[in-house]
Amino acid sequence: MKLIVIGVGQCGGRIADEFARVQARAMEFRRLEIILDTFAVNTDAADMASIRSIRNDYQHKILAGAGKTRGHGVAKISEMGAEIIRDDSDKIIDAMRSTSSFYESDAFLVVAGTAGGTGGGGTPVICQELKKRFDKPVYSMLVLPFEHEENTEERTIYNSALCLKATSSVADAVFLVDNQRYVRKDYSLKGNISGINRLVTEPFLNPLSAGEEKRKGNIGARLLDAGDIIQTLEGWSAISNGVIKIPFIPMPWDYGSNFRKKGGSVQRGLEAMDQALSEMSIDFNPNEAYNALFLISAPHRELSMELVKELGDHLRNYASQAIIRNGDYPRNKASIDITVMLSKIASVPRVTQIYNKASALPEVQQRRTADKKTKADLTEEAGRDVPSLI
Ligand SMILES: Nc1nc2c(ncn2[C@@H]2O[C@H](COP(=O)(O)OP(=O)(O)OP(=O)(O)O)[C@@H](O)[C@H]2O)c(=O)[nH]1
Ligand SMILES: [Mg+2]
Repeated sequence: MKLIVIGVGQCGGRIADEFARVQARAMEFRRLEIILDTFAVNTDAADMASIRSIRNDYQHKILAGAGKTRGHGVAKISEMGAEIIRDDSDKIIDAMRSTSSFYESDAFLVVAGTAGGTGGGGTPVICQELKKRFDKPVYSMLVLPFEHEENTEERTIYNSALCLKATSSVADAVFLVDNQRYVRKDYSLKGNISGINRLVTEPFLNPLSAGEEKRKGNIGARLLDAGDIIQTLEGWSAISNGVIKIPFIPMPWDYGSNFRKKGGSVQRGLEAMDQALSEMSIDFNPNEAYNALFLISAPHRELSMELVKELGDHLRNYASQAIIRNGDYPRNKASIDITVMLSKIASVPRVTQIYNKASALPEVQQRRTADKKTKADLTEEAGRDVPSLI
């Protein structure tokens, strides 16, 4: 499957940059084109300076609203982000369209942090414009804020709610990434944003590659292609992978009867799938996921009908309601890598929480303004007897 990736705002731009590196690896080690082109769109010129792998020209690093913001961003005002991107949408799409591979893709992926003004406001607009102009699926990857940002930055929840609601109403599917979840799992990721970006882009490598392979030895018995992925993706979605090394020194159960030999690879496959399931990019109730897909990437000798069946059963136990698709991708590496996508997820508690908090905001803000006013009045009252200079 071939994607065009568009990052909006700083977070989106950095993740799109990481996707450009995923493509570089696909080319270097597999001679495959899976991400045909990557773009960064921003209202802030400085935000784009740290982008290293996206091509350094105005058609790939696209500055929007320069006349309005003079390249200094929209300071978290997502209504302004949306307006600027809408006003400049012809310019943005024309810049992308002028690159050679724009038309060859199977789908678009628009990435951003929901809390940002440019990314949060601009992403739904770009998704809508792409949907309007091209007959291809438009997917989005939205990064939800760290918990501490909710307390320090008033706009965090409000921008996130607006972005989630608008993007989900226009995009075909939305991959959710909860920044806080990564910190909870591995504290070393606190402040290590590029570590999170690597973790969220990595799972795309194998599912995008599997259907593009030309080498006979790398083509699966059940090939996973763009059609399977497009059929799976709908609504709120999550993706993850798990990797288990295959021992160079065989374990005792790798000897003996064929059944026992396969037992070792089934065990490793289940372990890799458990790892993937426990490291999903967002928390949700798996019984509310209605589409699922898994891809086994492993050496030929590890792949068997039994492994596919056991993994299918395992995923069925996890996501009891889901239609499950699967594929295998023979790879000459000493590891078994299971990618899992869950989609059409009906209930995501973190999104509900953001919507609820945002709905309560006008009330909280009114109370805060009233509080501020009373406090200001009290101070004034205390200074009543101090003589005035002017
Ligand atoms: N995972 C991840 N999150 C990021 C990254 N950069 C920023 N964020 C998160 O994205 C949100 C802020 O969005 P930004 O992308 O900085 O904002 P922007 O879209 O540039 O918008 P403005 O600066 O307001 O114009 C916060 O919740 C950050 O925690 C990143 O590289 N990776
Ligand atoms: Mg910014």
